[in-house]
Amino acid sequence: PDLFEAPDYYNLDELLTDEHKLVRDAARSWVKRDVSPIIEEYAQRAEFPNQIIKGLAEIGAFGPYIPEKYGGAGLDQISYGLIMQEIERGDSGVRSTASVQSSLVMYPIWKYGSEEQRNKYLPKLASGEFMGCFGLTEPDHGSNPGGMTTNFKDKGDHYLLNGAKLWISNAPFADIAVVWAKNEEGRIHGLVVERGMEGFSTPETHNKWSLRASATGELIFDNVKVPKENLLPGKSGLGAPLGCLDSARFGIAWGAIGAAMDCYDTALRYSKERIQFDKPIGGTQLQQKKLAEMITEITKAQLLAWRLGVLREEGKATTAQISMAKRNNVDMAIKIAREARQILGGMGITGEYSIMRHMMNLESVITYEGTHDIHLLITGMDITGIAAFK
Ligand code: TGC
Ligand code: FAD
Repeated sequence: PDLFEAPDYYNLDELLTDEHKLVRDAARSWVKRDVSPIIEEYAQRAEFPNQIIKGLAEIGAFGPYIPEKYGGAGLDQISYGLIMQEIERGDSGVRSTASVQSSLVMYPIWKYGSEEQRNKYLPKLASGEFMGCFGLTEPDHGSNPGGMTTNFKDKGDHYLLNGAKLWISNAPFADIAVVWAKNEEGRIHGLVVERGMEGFSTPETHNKWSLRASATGELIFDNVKVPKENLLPGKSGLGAPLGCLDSARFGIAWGAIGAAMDCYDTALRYSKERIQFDKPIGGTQLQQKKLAEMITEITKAQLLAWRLGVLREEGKATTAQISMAKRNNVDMAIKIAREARQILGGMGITGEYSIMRHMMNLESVITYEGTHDIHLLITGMDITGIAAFK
């Protein structure tokens, strides 16, 4: 890992500001020092490394673009993307923790919360004192969250929340959960549910072969009394959680490039060192084809992400544009992980190298935040005007 240098085949650094490079390099050094050396062990043990929370906060990974007055890093969208890229170079599960905290917990509180809610939660989430999770998916409603059955009733001085969420990143240790539920009229609202509220539990989901260093769990609400001031007042309807997904998917489009870079870099170095038939395997046409295609795809993904970053910073990126980048870049990364694994031969299946871990992690990344299929259907809807998923 010490030798890692991000491939930059098209001199894309020239498109970045000094601040972008500073932010990226700080994240990169931290990942090299504090994540890469320990992450394999935690993944093997299926445990989230709690000790990295402080470091994640210090590199600005919790709320990179949230204003400084709320404790955020006050950076732009490309900086956010670059931080996600560097974290995912280490591990997609660690990036998941940062994505959820920033885009799925801090973002809705910042965008849809009251000033009191912002002041109460955002600084603690930015510093890592509070960790959050985001409950949208349910056992019977994954790709179709609009069908959710989790609901709350107005009981005068509080709301009574019932239902269950499944596949929730950070749930087992989260202090707060941003939960999406329907009111008596069937309208979706966001509620902040706090650990310790009676009837609220977060059992962990075990036996994952993917994102093993990220804790995943359920959220169960059994007549939970939620104070009325915990409802996010600024926006309701499915568009509210979908707006958060826009931000998280943007970060994932960048993050996946990090995983791909790490696989490419590892495979390239191995191919130059591994001798078979008296010459480096990197000198064979078959392995060069794999490596040349990898760098081509990484470069295309970098350009897509950079342009999306500019559009998002200008407030012009559409949901469909974000879908295209999330879908393309995660698919690019998973294909590179599979090819890179083969370049390492038998060594590729061991935890001595990061590739197999990336490959397994990316199986979740290609499914969460909208599956590969759903993003294709979003593009299809955008260009034809006809929703094929309905
Ligand atoms: P549809 O009828 O298209 O839209 C419903 C309402 O929402 C509005 N809207 C948006 N508003 C803001 N931002 C967006 N991006 C929006 N997209 C749509 C829309 O205008 C409409 O408003 P209104 O006022 O007319 O009601 O909704 P649909 O039910 O047909 O669904 C569309 C579909 C399938 C694309 C959507 O449901 C979808 O994206 N499904 C995928 C679900 C998903 O991505 N789940 C992710 C869960 S979170 C997660 O995975 C975290 S992993 C995190 C980690 O560890 O990193
Ligand atoms: P389904 O929706 O049942 O889909 C199954 C298959 O059917 C997929 O291949 C899908 O593409 C396909 N399909 C579905 N609908 C259509 C259609 N109309 N046309 C064609 N094909 C279709 N959710 C959260 O809310 N918060 C989290 O923090 C979170 N973290 C996660 C962490 C992990 C590790 C994982 C695996 C998931 C996480 N999720 C989270 C849930 C994730 O968003 C869902 O898994 C995802 O949206 C897909 O839902 P599903 O698993 O129910 O699959």
